Amino acid sequence: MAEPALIALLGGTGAGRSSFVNTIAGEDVARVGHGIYSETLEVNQYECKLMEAQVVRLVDTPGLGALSADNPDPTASSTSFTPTKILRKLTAFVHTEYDRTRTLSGVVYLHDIRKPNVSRLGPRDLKKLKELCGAPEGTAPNLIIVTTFWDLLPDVQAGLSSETLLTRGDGLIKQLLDGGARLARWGHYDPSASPAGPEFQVPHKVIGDLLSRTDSNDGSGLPSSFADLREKLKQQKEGLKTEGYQAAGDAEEAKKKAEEGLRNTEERKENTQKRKRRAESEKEQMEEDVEDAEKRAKAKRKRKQKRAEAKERRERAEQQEREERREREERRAREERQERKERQDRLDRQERQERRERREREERQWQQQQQAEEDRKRAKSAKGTTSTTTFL
Ligand SMILES: Nc1nc2c(ncn2[C@@H]2O[C@H](COP(=O)(O)OP(=O)(O)OP(=O)(O)O)[C@@H](O)[C@H]2O)c(=O)[nH]1
Ligand SMILES: [Mg+2]
Repeated sequence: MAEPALIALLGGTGAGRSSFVNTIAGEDVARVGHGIYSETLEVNQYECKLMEAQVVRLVDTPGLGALSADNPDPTASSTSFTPTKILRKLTAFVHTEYDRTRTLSGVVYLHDIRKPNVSRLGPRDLKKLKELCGAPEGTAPNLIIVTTFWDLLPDVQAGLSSETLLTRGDGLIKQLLDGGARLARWGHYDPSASPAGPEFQVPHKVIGDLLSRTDSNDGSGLPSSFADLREKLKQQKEGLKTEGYQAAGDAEEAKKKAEEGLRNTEERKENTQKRKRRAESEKEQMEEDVEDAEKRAKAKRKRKQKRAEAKERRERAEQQEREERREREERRAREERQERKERQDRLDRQERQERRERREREERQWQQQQQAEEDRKRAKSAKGTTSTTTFL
């Protein structure tokens, strides 16, 4: 016989995962929370019968961001359940309870409609979730988001406004919807008061819907209304009661109980071993995550170093350019000074030359004047001598 389908329930603290399981099981198999602290702190699976004798295993998980009552410090992120921690726990559970090839048939993400949705999955968490769901590359995991606590809202309209905010915001819900998830609504309604509309789905229908995406089950035969669900659960309980009475009358009861005790002891032993294996698998995953983180940190350091080197090269080049520019400017200034000096020297020489020439010209003129004067005097005296001779 084929193994029952495996469906994981994820969501924030107190979103209603355990109640969801109990509703499908028809009895309180999972402990539900009553305070602000998370009731579910470990991954547990519950085998439940869907209506048409179909069996599913629901895997209940601790709440995202959950803190235990023993460790109530909301600032201590190491003690709260981040999406990475939840997925690590879930993966360890599936790997040890089954094997590494086992995948989930689907995931139900529950969210209290009255709360904002702030957490997001990082790329690695998203990858892990897809792997866990066996979603091939490029496809979305089989996922339904169920918003809960609609029954505690003043009216449906208030829920619709919150739903709009959640589906348009940038939290996990928007992220999952973008990845192909579908939306459903749920609340602990009195059967007669459940709002109409296909979005309001009882848990059986939600699971049937998920399964219809993974196998030939089209979800028919599943109760679509609370009244239908209550009737079928009643029938189921009646059947179990009758069986119980018959068994009580059996003379083999005592023997069976002894055998059961033995089985329980063995089961407990097996459970302890399973827990140990799970813890080892979680440790293994954590080591892989640490190794990955170290690789990423190393790559980041390398990138940072490269950037620093490039910056240093750039600064050196700029410094060199500045120095070259300064040298060029100094040389130009020197050359200009030199040119000015040479021009000045030339002007000085020219001026001196002109002065000398002027002086020489003036000297020559003066000599010529002197000469002319002398000539005049000589001519005068020669003329005087001649007239004296004539007189005598
Ligand atoms: N009125 C109402 N109560 C709900 C609904 N869903 C859950 N509850 C109640 O909310 C409380 C917490 O529900 P749980 O099912 O324990 O929630 P959980 O997600 O398993 O929470 P933890 O495991 O503690 O993180 C319980 O008292 C539930 O009865 C809902 O849709 N409407
Ligand atoms: Mg719970």
